[in-house]
Parts: sequence; C-alpha cells; structure tokens
Amino acid sequence: QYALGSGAPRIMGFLLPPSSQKTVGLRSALEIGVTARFRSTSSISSYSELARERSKTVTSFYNQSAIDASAEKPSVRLTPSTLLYAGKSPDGSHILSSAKYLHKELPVRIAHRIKGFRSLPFIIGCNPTILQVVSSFCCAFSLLLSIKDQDTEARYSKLVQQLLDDHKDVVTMLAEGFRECRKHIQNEALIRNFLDTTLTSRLGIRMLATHHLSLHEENPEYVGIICRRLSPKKIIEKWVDFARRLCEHQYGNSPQVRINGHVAARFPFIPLPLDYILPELLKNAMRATMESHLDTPYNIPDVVVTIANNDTDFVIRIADRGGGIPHSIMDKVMDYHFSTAEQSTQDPRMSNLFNTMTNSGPQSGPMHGFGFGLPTSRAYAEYLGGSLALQSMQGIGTDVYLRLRHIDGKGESFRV
Ligand code: W6P
Repeated sequence: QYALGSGAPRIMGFLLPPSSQKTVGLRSALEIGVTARFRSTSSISSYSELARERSKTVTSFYNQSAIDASAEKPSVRLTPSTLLYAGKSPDGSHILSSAKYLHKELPVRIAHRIKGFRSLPFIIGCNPTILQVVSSFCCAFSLLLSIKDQDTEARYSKLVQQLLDDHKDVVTMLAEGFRECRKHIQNEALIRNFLDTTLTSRLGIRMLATHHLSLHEENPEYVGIICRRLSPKKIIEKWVDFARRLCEHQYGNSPQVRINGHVAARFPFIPLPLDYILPELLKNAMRATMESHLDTPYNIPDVVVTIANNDTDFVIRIADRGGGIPHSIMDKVMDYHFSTAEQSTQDPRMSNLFNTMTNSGPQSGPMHGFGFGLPTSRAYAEYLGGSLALQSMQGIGTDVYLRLRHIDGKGESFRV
C-alpha cells in the first residue's frame, strides 16, 4: 500500500500552495483548552469537579482518543531496498511519497510507544523524568497530527527536523528516570523488554525521519540515510579518533588501534546505527586497556579491529588486552544500568565527559560504558538483524563481535 514511488499518486495534499494552509497547530489547541478551562473554573464549586475539569483539559491536550486509535493500527516497516529504490527520482516525486508515508507512519509508531509507557508499572510512570519523556511523545503526536494534507512538504519537514532535535536527549532521560526508580522494580525482564523495544523503535523512527530529511540533500554517495559505498574501515577510523581523544583527555594517553581484515571493503549500508554502536564499543575497549595498565600508562597494548565481509553479513571484531571481564560480572554487563562506576574511584570532576558526548546516560563514569551503551548497542544490532557478542579471556582481554546483515545480501533483510 505504501510502496514508495511506484503507483503513488503524483498530486497530493502536500502540493497545495501555502496560502491554503490553516493554522491548526498545537498552540491553538492549547489556547482553546486554556480558555475553556478559565471560563468554566468560575462556575466550579467542588474540588472533584475542578479535578475532573482539569483532567479533561489534560486529556484533550494529550489527544488520548486519537492516540488510542493510532495505537490500534499496525506499523508499516520498510526494507532498506524499499528505501533505496524509492529514493531519487529525477522529478522529485520521491520526496512527496516519502512525506506521505511518514505522515501516516510516524503517529502510529509514536502511539505504540506511548501505549508502552502507559503499561509500565505505576511507580515508574509516576517518575517525573519518565513523565517528561511521555509528554514529549504526546506532544510530538499532537504536532504531527496538526499537519494536514493541505500543508506543504516543507512545513512538514521542518516539523520533523524540530522533533528530531527536541527528542535527542530521550535516551539519557530514560536512563536517568529508570535509575531513579530502579529500586522499586522487581521485574527486571519487563524493564529490559521495555527498553529494548522503546530504544529500537526510537532508532527506527529516527532512521525514517532522518532518511526523509536527507532525501533533500544532493550527495551522490547517499540515498537518504543509505550510503551506497560505506567503508567499514573509514567509519571505524572516524570513531577511533573520537574515542582516542576522549581517552587521552581522561587518562593522558590512549591505545593505538590497528585495523585489519577486509579493510578495502565497500558496500551499501546505513551508517547511523554504527555511529551509535562503534563509539560505545571503542570507548569500552580503551577504558579497559587503560585501567588495566595504570602502572604503565606510557606502554599499553593496541586495540585490534578486524573487519570480515561476506555475501550475507559483515563482522567487526574489537579486541582489547584490557584484562577481560571477570567471571562474576560476565552475565551482568549486558544489563541496563549495570555499571562498574560505583566501585571505582573516578575523579568526580571528570564524571560526565563521556556520557554527555556519547549519550550513554549520567549514571556511569566517563570511561565506564556498562550503563546503557552495551545493552542499547546489542538491541540496535539485533533490530538490524545482527548480533553483538562478547568473548572474555579472563586475565588477558575481551573480544567484541558486532555482526550486521547486508542490506542487499542473500535472504531477507531487516526492516526499518
Ligand atoms: C572490557 C569490557 C568491555 C565491554 C565492551 C567492549 C569491550 C570491553 N572490554 O574489558
């Protein structure tokens, strides 16, 4: 139904001139709500009436019935090939088809997420930080619904860009919120499931939104967010430079990184998830290396990254000589909020550099990635049909295997 490009009608609501736009934005909706409340408050005598009136205003502000209706609809997920072949038609019609698809799809996905928050245990839903995230999702939902068919694609894209910016700290806030109410939670699996689903769904939403916005850009190497000839070596090098800079700032030195294997490989892929995962893994490897060589920080073993490419998938192995992960914590390192930071004696003056820069949450120290980074990276890899596995050689070091399926490889690809 939403196959982009083929068969999609050329003339769509988005094409109407700006003069026919109506301003039915969230702001006016809010104003209506506020006016209604002021008007009626004077005639309200009892507290319960006041409370009922207030909740009515809040419900209309949050669009609850529209959210419920959208949450009933199934999400329409696209394969990267669909994204790729729907991109770049000479007459620009692909941008309108893309906007039309997003216009339908984003509210549905956001409604699913809001429903997910609502089914969390009450004690978590009451947390102010979590509540703030939920209301930002509700706000996004209302704003997206406020765009009507007669609006222009330009106006729609502007809103999508604004929402991407507004929501950039959601992962940090979720980490913060769940840390605050973690002590009340008995069912760890429920929380892990919630975070896996919420974070991967968010990744999907952000990939679709970024894809649409990138379709506007003229770059022959890219179709939206898909790089036609991604070089694993290049993107690894980019994040090695980043991680080494942070590591040097923290420890005064950083391990060299050697990259070997299929260093010349190039293939179509979406760099976005790698931009989340690679810095997390590299910073962990470097931290382990530095912390296990505190006596000889001037003489530290290299981190070795190996690339393996084949018809089906590609694998990136990051091998450090940081002493390995102790047996006692091996089954915990993939848990959300598991952090060795509490046990360590970090200089508190440093304690946020890595997190603010890598968005891994304020719960762990600068080089301690066991907060959100590792479980989130694994969830992302699995969402993309791949995997993230750790092999620890206790006493020597750790190997991390990041495996991702090709988007044009044999067999079914993942869906965004
Ligand atoms: C360690 C612990 C770890 C986690 C993730 C990636 C690399 C490493 N190295 O010692």
